[in-house]
Amino acid sequence: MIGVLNVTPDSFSDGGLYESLDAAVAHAVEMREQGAELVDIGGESTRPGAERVDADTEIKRVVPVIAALREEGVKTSVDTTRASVAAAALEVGASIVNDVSGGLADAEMRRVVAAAGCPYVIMHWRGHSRDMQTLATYGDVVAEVRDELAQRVEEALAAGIARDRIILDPGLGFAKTAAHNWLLSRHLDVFVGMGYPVLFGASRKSYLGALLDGRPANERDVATAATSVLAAQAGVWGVRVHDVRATIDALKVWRAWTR
Ligand code: PMM
Repeated sequence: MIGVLNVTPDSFSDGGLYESLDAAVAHAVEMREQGAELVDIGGESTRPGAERVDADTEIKRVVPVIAALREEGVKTSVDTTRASVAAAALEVGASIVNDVSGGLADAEMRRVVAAAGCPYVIMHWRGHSRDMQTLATYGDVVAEVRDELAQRVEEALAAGIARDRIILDPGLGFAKTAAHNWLLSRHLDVFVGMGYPVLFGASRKSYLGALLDGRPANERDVATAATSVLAAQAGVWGVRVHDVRATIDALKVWRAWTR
């Protein structure tokens, strides 16, 4: 269970909420207390259409939070596509690199991760946020996402990243329409079957808002918790969510039900 903490002014659901260091740290500690095993810290919004920020800005946003959370004993991952940001985050105590580009955005990234020997989340991605939805064209979305992830895995292994450090993520909403997201969700077994832990990130995404007749992002947590249960049932390793408590409750029900 991974809690989401975006230290950005413009992320789609929690943008602007945790810009001060104290607010960010307090929210991460709260998520840990609610049951998050890891808090994923992002300093660049990846919502569709978002403009990029420079690496220095990203580092200035995430590094103080990760450093402070190390002091609090909260395990963190860094959500970045940049090698320089990943290196700075690992330096101050991040445990995992969550690269939504799966290594495609920055040629240095795989080298940084290989040298650190840390777990590496490879998400399916086709391009940066500004125009990624124009890349949402597939014949067979499940097969293409699987094959593109397999290609990213080969590249990671070739760069010296150990097989047992790799985590895969189908990347819901990244160059995907709502229909693509539902198909990928229904066929999570295909990704689990690739032999790596799978991370699933549906939390508050716009396709859930569309399902709920346009409900805003902060009112999609019950729907998100439902996806967490279904993803757990499908065998995923982890879910990445904003409302940790809702998913923890839902997973408690699932565990009691299936035990
Ligand atoms: N989604 C967002 C950001 N980072 N990382 C992974 N591994 N998987 C995701 O689905 C994912 C991600 C979308 O933005 P958010 O931080 O506002 O949820």
